[in-house]
Amino acid sequence: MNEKADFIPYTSIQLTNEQSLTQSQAYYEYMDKRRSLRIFSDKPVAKEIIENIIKTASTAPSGAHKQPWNFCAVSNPDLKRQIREAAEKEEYESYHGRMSDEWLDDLQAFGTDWHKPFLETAPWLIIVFRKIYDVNEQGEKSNHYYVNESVGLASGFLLTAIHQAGLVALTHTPSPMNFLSKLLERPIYEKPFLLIPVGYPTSEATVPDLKRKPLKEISMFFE
Ligand code: IYR
Repeated sequence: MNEKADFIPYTSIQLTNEQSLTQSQAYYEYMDKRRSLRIFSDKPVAKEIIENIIKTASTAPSGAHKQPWNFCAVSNPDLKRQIREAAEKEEYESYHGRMSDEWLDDLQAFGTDWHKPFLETAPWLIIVFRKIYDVNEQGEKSNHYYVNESVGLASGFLLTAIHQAGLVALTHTPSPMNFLSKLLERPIYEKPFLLIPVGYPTSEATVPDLKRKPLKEISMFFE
């Protein structure tokens, strides 16, 4: 039986209504500048920055506070090359038969194809694994709950931390992703969730001119 946690006072961040309004507006404008990038510079990023970003991701809430995630950060050039080769192999198959015509049509706007040079150019690849259960040092299994929700939340926190550090990322999902389990020697209870190159854009990097849905299309208020 686990014991009840000690409860400690919560020290909230005290803001006036006015500060709250100003800060929420400023944060929205800041986050609205985040974009997925596919063209990366090879400019290095210090390991300490990646460590801080991962620590921020791990502040996300999770089912029964199990923190069912593992973030593998790869800067090793040889490993990045192997990941690129394996990803491109899968992506080639996806673009040549596995993806439906509608799907390929939906991707036209982004100009994507099976080539993934950013997997070698970006200084870091962060591979997010979801842990469907855990095994302690004695080999005892423990359950995890709401794993997809928890790891999705942590990945969102990761992306905001990357943006806040002045870096860019791509939420890449080569499919299937089991080659990542093999290359990173992960146990069977860890499943690849996202492959996220992180770094700086090149000075000539462009992004598609996309519009976000307005508030009235993405929300409903019941007052
Ligand atoms: N995984 C492929 C295809 C792809 C799928 C979706 I949905 C995207 O939003 C973008 C790409 C690729 O990375 O090219």
